[in-house]
Amino acid sequence: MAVPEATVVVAYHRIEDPSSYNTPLLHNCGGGGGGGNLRSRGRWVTTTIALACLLIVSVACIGLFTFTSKHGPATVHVSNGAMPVSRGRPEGVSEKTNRLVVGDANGPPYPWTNNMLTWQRTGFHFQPEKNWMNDPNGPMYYKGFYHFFYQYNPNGAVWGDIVWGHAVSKDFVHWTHLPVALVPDQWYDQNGVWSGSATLLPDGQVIILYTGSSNESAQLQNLAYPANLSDPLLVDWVKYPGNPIIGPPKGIYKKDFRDPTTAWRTSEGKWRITVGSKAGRTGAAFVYETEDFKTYRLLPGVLHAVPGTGMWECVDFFPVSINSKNGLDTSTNGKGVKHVMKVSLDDDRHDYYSVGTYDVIANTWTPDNPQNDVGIGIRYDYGVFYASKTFYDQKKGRRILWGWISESDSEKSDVLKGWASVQSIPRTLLLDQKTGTHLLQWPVEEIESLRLDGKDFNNIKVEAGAVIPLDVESSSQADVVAEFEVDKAAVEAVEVSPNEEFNCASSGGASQRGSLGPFGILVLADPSRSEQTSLHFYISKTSSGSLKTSFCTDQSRSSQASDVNKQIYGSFVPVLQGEKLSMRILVDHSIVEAFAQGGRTSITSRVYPTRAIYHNARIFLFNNATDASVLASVKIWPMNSASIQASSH
Ligand code: DQQ
Repeated sequence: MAVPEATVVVAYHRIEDPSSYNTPLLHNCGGGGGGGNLRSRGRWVTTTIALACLLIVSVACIGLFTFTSKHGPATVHVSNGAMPVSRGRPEGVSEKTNRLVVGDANGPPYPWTNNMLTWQRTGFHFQPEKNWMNDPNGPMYYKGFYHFFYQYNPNGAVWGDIVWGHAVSKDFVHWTHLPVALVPDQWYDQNGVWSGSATLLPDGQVIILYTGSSNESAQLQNLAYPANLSDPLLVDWVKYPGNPIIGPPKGIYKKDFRDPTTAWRTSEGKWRITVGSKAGRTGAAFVYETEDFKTYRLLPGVLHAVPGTGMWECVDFFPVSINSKNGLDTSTNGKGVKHVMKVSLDDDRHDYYSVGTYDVIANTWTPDNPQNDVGIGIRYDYGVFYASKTFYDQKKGRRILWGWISESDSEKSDVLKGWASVQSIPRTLLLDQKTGTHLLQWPVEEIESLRLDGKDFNNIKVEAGAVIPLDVESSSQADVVAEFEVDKAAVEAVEVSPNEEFNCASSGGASQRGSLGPFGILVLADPSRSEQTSLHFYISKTSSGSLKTSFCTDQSRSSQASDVNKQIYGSFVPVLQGEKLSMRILVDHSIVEAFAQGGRTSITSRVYPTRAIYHNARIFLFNNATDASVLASVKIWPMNSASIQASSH
């Protein structure tokens, strides 16, 4: 492809006052929560100010009414007492604030100290030096460097003013930050340079396709490419002068069309991409074909659609091998290949995938099992993990998954910290050839280079009801692997519980005792366990006598603070004949990434302890089953910190 000359992207000059992010906004249209909130806070407010406020609210309401009558029901962007300001939704993307904070996010916050907040920053996860980050964008391996781009707000610790941050690494562990790569400097991306993907072409060209939110908040797809292909750092980027290259298809609302994928090549030598959307409540992925990345043809039909799933963000579409342990390049197709589709559901902010078959002629992808269809079946992660993206690492022949891990504390705390969000440890992704339905996610092997001297705890019998401290100092940064064997006689003797529908989220967490669980590990626990975060298994016996295993986390006692999310979550995990129960946990200050059964099920949590920090962050084994002891073997490595350097550019 010959990409035409164009202007090199110039620096982006902000004109807004960044302090405006901290300005409390008056949001509600009349009465309700907003009125109450205003009243309780401001008995001292003078009549004049009250009248002025009323006027502002009325004008806002008229504006909202006009918007509503034009576009149907308006999205909620209110702060009604317990809820923080809504970010993202009014602009036409998924919610970018944590709406699940327990307690009153606008009330008196927990008295966080600098010491506590400083502890929350991670030691070996990817983070910008400061400010807000969200989706991973355009990951690729180029001339000896892993490139990582990300949605970034250079002006504050909340979502807004989105540009593409950029960093490089030789090993996925140590990173160097580079200048931002793409900034909103054109009418078609004035409102933000949103998510997109990179494609490496066989002739050495590098293509980035991204969504621009235009001056009118229309979601338009755009092309960018490196200014200098001989620069391995790819510091300067050029926007194609013919942008935008694709607009929303007929009948699709302008704010429902975004996040182009990496392109794949068909046997005819043409390139295809897919872009997520929705029609009514049906999530859908449109496919475009191109030969030169400048002109595109919308193919008839859709790659796939699922009623009731709402807007599909950050669609990902890639092949996996059914018989080898290698990842596949995105264009690979044919015998021995299945295709995975992943969608990020705008409505619930979870990433769902499904394994299926791609018919390139019919331009359709069909899930192997409709019950596991995208948006209704299996998730990459049962905790906090969103807007993920994979790429093929041609250096090591593997597919790598990145996911955005948002905060689950209050926005006020994020502003105090001066940063928000981390990225998952990149995960190697393979089809689980044993189940055929699941993918196996595993932290890239390079991360093991940070392991310091490990300590083994072998064959420890954990009796029913026991909690056993593991003698390791300070586990704020740790890699933990554990295996559990449940007493077989007890399993056989346990009564079938035909009506027991165990569910991590609603069945009571780590303190709720059942015959065969919960048992597992407590991390980020202080010596007296006034704070603790559990990762545990729970086994239930079904009416057929078979065992069903769940892998869960319980954050309900993770922090003394009231203004953080403390949900309990998890999912069933397939455990096959002859397999021991196993888990791996990466603890890195406020993020805990956990993988069960070799990565068949994973759970990522954000936790914000107030006491279980620094040298008080300990690890325990526990068994809260009533009828069975478990034999546990655990290895714990303290983890070194990664070096994350500022750019010299
Ligand atoms: N984030 C981007 C969008 C995408 C969303 C905006 C997902 O392109 O749909 O920051 O988090």
